[in-house]
Amino acid sequence: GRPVISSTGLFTPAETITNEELVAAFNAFVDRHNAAHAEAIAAGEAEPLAYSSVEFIEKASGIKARHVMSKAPILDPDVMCPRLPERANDELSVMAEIGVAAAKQALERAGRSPADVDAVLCAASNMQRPYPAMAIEIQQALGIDGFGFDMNVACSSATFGIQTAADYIRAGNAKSVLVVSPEITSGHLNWRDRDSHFIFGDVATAVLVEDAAIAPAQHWDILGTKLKTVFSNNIRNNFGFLNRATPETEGTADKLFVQEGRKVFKEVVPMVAQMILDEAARLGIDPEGLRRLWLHQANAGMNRLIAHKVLGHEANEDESPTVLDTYGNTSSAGSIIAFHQHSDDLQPGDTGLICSFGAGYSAGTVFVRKAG
Ligand code: CO8
Repeated sequence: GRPVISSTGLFTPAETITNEELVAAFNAFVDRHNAAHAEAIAAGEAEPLAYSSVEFIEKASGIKARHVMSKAPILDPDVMCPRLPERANDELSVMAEIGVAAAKQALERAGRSPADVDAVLCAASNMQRPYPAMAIEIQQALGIDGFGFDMNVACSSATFGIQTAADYIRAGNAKSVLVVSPEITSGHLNWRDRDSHFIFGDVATAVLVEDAAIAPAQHWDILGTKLKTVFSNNIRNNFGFLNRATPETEGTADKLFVQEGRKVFKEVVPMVAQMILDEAARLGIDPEGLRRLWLHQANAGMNRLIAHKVLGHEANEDESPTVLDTYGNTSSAGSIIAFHQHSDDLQPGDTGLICSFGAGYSAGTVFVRKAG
C-alpha cells in the first residue's frame, strides 16, 4: 500500500504553569535550601543555589508556559514533582488515558471506528511501566482487534513511529495504524535544576497512518520518511531497573533528565539541517518551495536557525509555526502538535515537513503533501 496521514489528535492537560509561577516556586525552594545550609555556605563549604529568572527562560528558550498533569505538587517547594495517585490494575493508567483521548480525536477526525484500525504504536520518551505495553492497554481501551507495542526514541519517537507505521502499510501488513505519543515529561524533569526546570510540558498526540486506498478524501500523502541516530551523552537519563533502591544509586540527579544544552544546540542544528536538505534532494523536492515546516519544539532559536538553512531565508510564523511558547518542549509530541494546529489552512498540492530531533541523538523527517 501507499501510506498517508489520515488525521491527527491532541490531548492538552487543563492545568498550565506560567514562567512567573514556575520561577516563584523555584526561588522559594532556593531560599529554603540556602537558609537550611547557611552555616556551610558561610564557611565556604557549600555553594549557595542561584535564582531562576523569567527573562532568562523566555530569552534562552522561547517558552512562556507549559501544560502539566499535576500542577500543585510541582509548585510546592517541598515536593517539586508531579503526584499522580497510583491506580489499581483494573483501572486505565494515566498514560494510557491521555493517549486514548488523543487517539479518539484522531479517529473521529478521520471518520474511523476502532474496528478499522489494525495496530497501535505507543511512541514516547518514557513509559509509565515496562509491561504490559502501554500500546496494548490503549488498544484494549479503544477496542481494537490487532496488535500494539511500545517504542522509545526520545524526542523522535513520533517520527520513528510514523515511519514504522508507513512501513507496515508499504509491506501490506496493516491498512490503518495509530501512532500515539503520550508525553508526561513532568515525571522525568528535575524541577529543582535551574538549568532545565523550565523546559518540558505534558501532552498527548496521535497520528493515524493509513493505506491511501482506504484513506478519507482529506489526507496527507507521505512523500518520504528518513530516520537518523548518532550516539551522544549530551542528553541523558540514567533511571532504570538496574539502579533500583540502593542507597548509592537512588534519587541522584542523573536519574532524571540532564543535558548539556549548549552542546546539543551546536551539534544538532547542523546535523538536522543537512539531513533535511539531503532528504529533500533524494525526493526531488525544492526545500525553498516548502510551504511549511512543523519542527520539533525544543528551542525557538534552534528552529529559527534550522528553518533559515532549509528555506534559504528567515522563516516567519506562517512558514515555521511555534507551539513551544505555550506547550514547552513536549518531546516527541512537539512537531505533531504544530502539524495538528497549523495544517488545515494549507491547499491541495502544498508540501511540508514534519521533523523531530533530540536525545540519542535521534532525528526523523516526514515530508508530506496535502491531497485533493
Ligand atoms: N535562570 C537564570 N539564569 C540561568 C538559568 C535560569 N533558569 N539557567 C541557566 N542560567 C544561566 C547560566 O548559569 C549561565 O550563566 P553564566 O553565563 O554566568 O554561566 C547563563 O544563564 C547561560 O546558560 P546556558 O549557556 O546554559 O544557556 P543557553 O543560552 O544555552 O540556554 C537552553 C539553555 C535553553 C537549555 C539551550 O541551550 C537549549 O535549548 N539548547 C537545546 C536543547 C535541546 O534542544 N535539547 C533537546 C532536549 S529534549 C529531548 O531530546 C527529549 C528528551 C526526552 C524527554 C525528557 C523529558 C523530561
